[in-house]
Amino acid sequence: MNIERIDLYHITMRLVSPFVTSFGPQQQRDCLLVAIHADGLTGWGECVATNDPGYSYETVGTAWHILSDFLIPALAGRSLDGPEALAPALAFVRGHPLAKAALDQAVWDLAAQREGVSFAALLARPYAEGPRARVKVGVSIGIQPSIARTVEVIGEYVAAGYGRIKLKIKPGHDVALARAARAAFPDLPIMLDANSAFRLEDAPTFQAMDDLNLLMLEQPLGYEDIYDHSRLRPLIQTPLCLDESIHSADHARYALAIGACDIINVKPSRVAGWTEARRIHDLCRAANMPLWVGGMLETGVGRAAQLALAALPGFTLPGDISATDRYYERDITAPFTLNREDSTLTVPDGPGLGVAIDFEQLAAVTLRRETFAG
Ligand code: OSB
Ligand code: MG
Repeated sequence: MNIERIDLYHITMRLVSPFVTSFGPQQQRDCLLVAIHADGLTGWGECVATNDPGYSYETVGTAWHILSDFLIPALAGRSLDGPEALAPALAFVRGHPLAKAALDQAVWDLAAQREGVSFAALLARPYAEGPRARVKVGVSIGIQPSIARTVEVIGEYVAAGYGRIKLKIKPGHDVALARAARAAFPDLPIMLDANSAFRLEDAPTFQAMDDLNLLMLEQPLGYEDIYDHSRLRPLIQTPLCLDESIHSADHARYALAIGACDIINVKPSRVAGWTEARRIHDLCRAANMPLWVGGMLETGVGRAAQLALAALPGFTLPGDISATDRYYERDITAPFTLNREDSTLTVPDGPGLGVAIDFEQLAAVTLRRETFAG
């Protein structure tokens, strides 16, 4: 593909309700979008870096800098053989996976459009199964003002059709919360996400939840740790899942080698894109390690690409890929809605991402836009 021009957008969207995690509340979601123009087509990608360096060291500001000063100049005006050629072309920049992943998503979108197939079909091409038409999804519930309110919110999402619930926890907001949720919903698949807020010494907190039949405990320890998770794992009954710690297929390999987890949450953005995410898929599938696709409150642009990944055969657990109306009143694409009968989202089957940009809404939420030609 001959990359003629790349547009970079900074957009800001108000969340329907604040999303609170162990690193604080978020009411406004800013992100970047890239539009890569090549051979008469346009591929779109979403950079999920947030305003604050909480989940990752990357922010909207660092991503704008790295994209506009380094990554985009390396691509604009160049030709690229295909999605797999992108990472080598960007390897001169260390780290910054969220910035790189936006370009990776757009290049996959372009490659799929060029072939007239869906992103999911192109990504699933190596596998006999082909992509799933629908993928199982759950919902990630931020920290609420009280346990009673959390139980109410769970009830609202269950009534809306969600078949798996994830609760954010932090020290002091853990065992009692999980116990109340389990008591109110004895058979519901419930999991917890600590976003690295605990230490190995907190093992007794997790042991106190051993009897709750939780689906999994996500990223309790350090955001770069793999080793201490391998020490925590044999001490608890709840399956252990890694999110923040897995930045690459190599990290997944280390985690498998030392038994650091039972499950991996694959966020394509966190691992610099879909090519690397698929490597993790292949590695974990061969090792029988279950996977699911994580979320970062994506717009419909990012959501479509998450669905393409979740359609691969190794993604056997429900992902954090909720219907978009739970985040935004009006998205920049047509909304994704929940199939209530089986707690799934339908994987787009049109060419590329398979979503149309609502340019009127995009203009309304754009704070800054720049175009880079080769
Ligand atoms: O840890 O999975 C996480 C959102 C922002 C940052 C980190 C995480 C999350 C979520 C939300 O849990 C998932 C979603 O609904 O997109
Ligand atoms: Mg997480």
